Amino acid sequence: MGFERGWGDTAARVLEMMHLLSDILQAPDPSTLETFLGRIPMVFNVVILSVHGYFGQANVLGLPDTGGQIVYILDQVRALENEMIMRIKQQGLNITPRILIVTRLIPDAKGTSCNQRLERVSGCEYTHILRIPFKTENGILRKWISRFDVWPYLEKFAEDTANEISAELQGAPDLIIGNYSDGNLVASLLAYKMGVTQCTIAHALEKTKYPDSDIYWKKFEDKYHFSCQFTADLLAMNNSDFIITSTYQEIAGTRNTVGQYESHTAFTLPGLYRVVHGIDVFDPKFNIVSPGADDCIYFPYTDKERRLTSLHGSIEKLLFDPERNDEHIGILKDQSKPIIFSMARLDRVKNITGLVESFAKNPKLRELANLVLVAGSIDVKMSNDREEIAEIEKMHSLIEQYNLDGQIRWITAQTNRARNGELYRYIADKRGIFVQPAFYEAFGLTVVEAMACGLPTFATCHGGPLEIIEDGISGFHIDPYHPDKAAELMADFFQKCNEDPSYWVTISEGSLQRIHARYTWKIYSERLMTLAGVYGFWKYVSKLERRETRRYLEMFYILKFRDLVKSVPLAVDGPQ
Ligand code: UDP
Ligand code: LCN
Repeated sequence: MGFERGWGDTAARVLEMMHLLSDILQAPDPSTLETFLGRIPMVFNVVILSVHGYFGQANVLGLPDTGGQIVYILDQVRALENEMIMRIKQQGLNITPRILIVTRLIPDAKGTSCNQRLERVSGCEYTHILRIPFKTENGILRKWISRFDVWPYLEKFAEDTANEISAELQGAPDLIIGNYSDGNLVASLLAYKMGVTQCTIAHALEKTKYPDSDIYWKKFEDKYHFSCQFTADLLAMNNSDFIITSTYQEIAGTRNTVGQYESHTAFTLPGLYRVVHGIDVFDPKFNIVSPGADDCIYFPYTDKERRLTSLHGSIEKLLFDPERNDEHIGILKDQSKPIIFSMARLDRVKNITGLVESFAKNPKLRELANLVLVAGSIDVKMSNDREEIAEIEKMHSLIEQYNLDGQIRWITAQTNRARNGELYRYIADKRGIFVQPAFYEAFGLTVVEAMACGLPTFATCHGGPLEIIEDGISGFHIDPYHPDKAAELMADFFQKCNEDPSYWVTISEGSLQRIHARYTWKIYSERLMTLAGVYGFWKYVSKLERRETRRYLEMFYILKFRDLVKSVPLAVDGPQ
């Protein structure tokens, strides 16, 4: 009938689209406009940036610095690819979508696939990981470096990325999504250069994670280079067309706490610069789109048909095998007790050592339950991460000081996700709990994973878990700064469950309901695709208005950021 393709795959769909358009022309309202723009096919090629490694599909979790961001992106692309295919088909088009996850290529890949240029993402048909090395005048950097040290490499990395993605996609992408400070900076450079819609995902803004890191930035500088990071964050959040966060508090905080983005509204780096209007947390570019947990892996312990019982032998070995080996230390003398379980990278902020200490100091809790930790390495020689090494030493000294052997099992990082899923459920079978004791947790995927398995969860009240869990209904909040109270709360819970076993079930059911209602990848991908349409359109119509901001950001980048980057030493590869 003379229309372009893309109005729908059936007459009914085309009619619906025509009605939406006619409503917009007659009486435009935001929700109709959002539905209409969400349906117009505009996004076929997506580039997702997650720069610092290790980014791989196997054997990477638990390596230094490598955690939830990888899990998040791998789950995100699977959900996104399905949603894109469905939307393209529903609009009556026959176009193959492409998603490229761009990350750093690490030649010394430590047994991972991080030295391969292109890798297809399993469970996807049209999604690949594209790896591009860090280069300087001295050639390619071969070794892994911490996310705090990547700044001198990023501009060149962005240039190389622009060439590689243009070749790979035969043109520019329709949407660029940045992840974490480094990925968001590269996304800004690319989106600016290519004129593409940019989406920002922080995962964690380090400023709120490290108290007073703005005022005392000089003290942190050698180790963390926060001057570069906070400047990069300001550039990215202002350049971005839209920002998605996992929780509300990530944007604007709570009555008693400052939000991660909110802390960038006004702050001072003494001797460097003062920010008077860093970001407006009520800008409509902010959206809450929470991630989920892969429901093929993290499903309820009650789902008997799907349970991976064949893994129980190896799980029991992991938890109870008395034989000493490199994978664990500590023996659980009384195996009938329920388990207090925690799993995280062994960063200082994760406060695993704090959990050990509070358990150690509470005789009632030690009587009622055993403690099982999956975290990092148990041998300092196996780590090259400065924070992890300090935490490993602290763990050993706590176990000795409080004579914990017999009640604690410390297991090295576990990379088998299917078995990790079954481990949460195995611990639920035994009426245990999951604990997330971090001083600050931006979101907390382990919290969602444990809850999705029906394991009652006690998680920090600082950060995302405050919002994920409704205290006393779908789990409990604990305050890592009041460890004695947290231990008491856990002890009371076990006591109460001993007196009335249905209490455990009530909390477990509360967790499952909460996840189902709020934290799924299906809800996530529907929302993200709709937002991509809305903000893509908005970018197009507001081009002129944003010109001044862009000029300011350009100046800030050239005059400030480039100078700061020069203070970060380049890494040196050791002998091969
Ligand atoms: N994880 C894992 N093995 C480990 C430690 C963590 O598989 O030894 C996974 C965990 O299941 C979760 C992710 O790594 O999916 C950690 O994400 P979270 O958001 O909890 O923390 P992050 O590491 O991003 O700070
Ligand atoms: C980074 C973090 O520190 C976690 O809190 C998040 O859950 C993870 O990224 C995924 O967004």
